[in-house]
Amino acid sequence: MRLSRYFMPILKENPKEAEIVSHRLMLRAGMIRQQSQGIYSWLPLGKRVLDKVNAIIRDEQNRAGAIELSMPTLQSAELWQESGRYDAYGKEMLRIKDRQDRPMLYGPTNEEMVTDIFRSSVKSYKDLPLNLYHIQLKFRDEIRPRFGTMRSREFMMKDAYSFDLTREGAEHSYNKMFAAYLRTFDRLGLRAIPMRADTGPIGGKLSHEFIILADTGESEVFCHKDFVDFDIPGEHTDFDSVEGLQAIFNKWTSLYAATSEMHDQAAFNAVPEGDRLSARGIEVGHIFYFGTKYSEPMGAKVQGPDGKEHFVHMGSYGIGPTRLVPAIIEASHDDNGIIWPASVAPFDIVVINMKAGDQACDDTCELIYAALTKAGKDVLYDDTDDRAGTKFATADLIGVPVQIIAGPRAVANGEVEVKDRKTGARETMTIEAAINRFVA
Ligand code: 5CA
Repeated sequence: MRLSRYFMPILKENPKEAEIVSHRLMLRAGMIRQQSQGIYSWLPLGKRVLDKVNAIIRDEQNRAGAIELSMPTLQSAELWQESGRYDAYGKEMLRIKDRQDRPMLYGPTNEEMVTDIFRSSVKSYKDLPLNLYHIQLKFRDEIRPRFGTMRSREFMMKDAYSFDLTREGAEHSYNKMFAAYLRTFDRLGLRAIPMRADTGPIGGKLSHEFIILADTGESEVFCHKDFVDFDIPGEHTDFDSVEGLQAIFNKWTSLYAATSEMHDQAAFNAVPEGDRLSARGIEVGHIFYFGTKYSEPMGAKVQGPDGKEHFVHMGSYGIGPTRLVPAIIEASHDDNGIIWPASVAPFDIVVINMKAGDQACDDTCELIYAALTKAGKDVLYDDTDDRAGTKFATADLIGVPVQIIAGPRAVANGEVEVKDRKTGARETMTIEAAINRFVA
């Protein structure tokens, strides 16, 4: 991508409305724009990061056996009357009427709709277990939308829904998502700790929130500090192994970890004082097992091996991609801007032409840009005629992991500089060496 033809509206000044660093940096880097309170456009740079986050989420959902579909944002009130949540949900639900005066709503979550899809076609235990997910916009008329897309009114959610014949089966489905979440957040460069959590309007008894420790987090959390170094389940985790997944769950729930709603001070006091971590955190995922809470009132049942009909046991599993992007920034930035983990960086490499219009600089940059693009890298080429200082500041601000800098003096020697955004380390090398470093 040539920066001269891209759309990346950088802000020079710090926006006054932004209270936390991720919000400030997302606005300054031209990633998002607020359209009305708590409702955001994702501009091209932000959209790239969001897409990469979603690709990792999707990959791990698929690995764990979940199947992707797509459900609409607008739902009919009738479905929610069946479960009893239409009245229970309160003011967070945006209620609307269509031209025939039929009550509709912008979905805050999809338990009812997915249960309706399930009951319309699944009739036998032989079709279980089943886990259906989508990545879709939601709307919750939050009383205090704030911190940019961290807590917005319209936001994106990956929501998965599992169906099993028995409670034991549902626990295995829960453990699959539990392990998939540990892997997902790790691939996003985050350390998320599962904590016992309150179930709120989704309901049920078993629930974990996945929390990232950050000073700007909205939740107060308490946990054993050893979680910070626990091993993440590997790529070859067998998601069909009931014992294997139970062992992962048992290990990751063996030490104290709870959000303030579930906090038990006496139990926390039993943790040796030096091992206690009481901190603030950001909830990036939340998983629930709620048994037959929706399947019973909505009549979602299958025939079991005993020939009788059974209401299915369900769970739901949410991740917030539009919250994850600022959460990653909270965890990874410096005074100059964002430092993206390579897995979600909007571009892999930025090529900085320090003197656009200078033949040797232009030729060198074009050569590098073409070679790296051909090798499958996402490359941003800063071919604008801005001052070098402005270009460096922009590259640092948008956090691309590698900068290849071509200035007239180095280029005259057949050389460029390669800078690592995270460490700041700079290395001078031949043009060929710079290309070869990133072409596997
Ligand atoms: N149906 C269940 C799971 S599919 C559910 O709705 N769970 S939730 O309410 O906990 O939301 C799931 C995830 O969505 C949260 O962990 C959070 O990451 C994200 N999320 C929730 N509300 C917001 C919001 N207002 N802004 C941004 N992300 C949000």
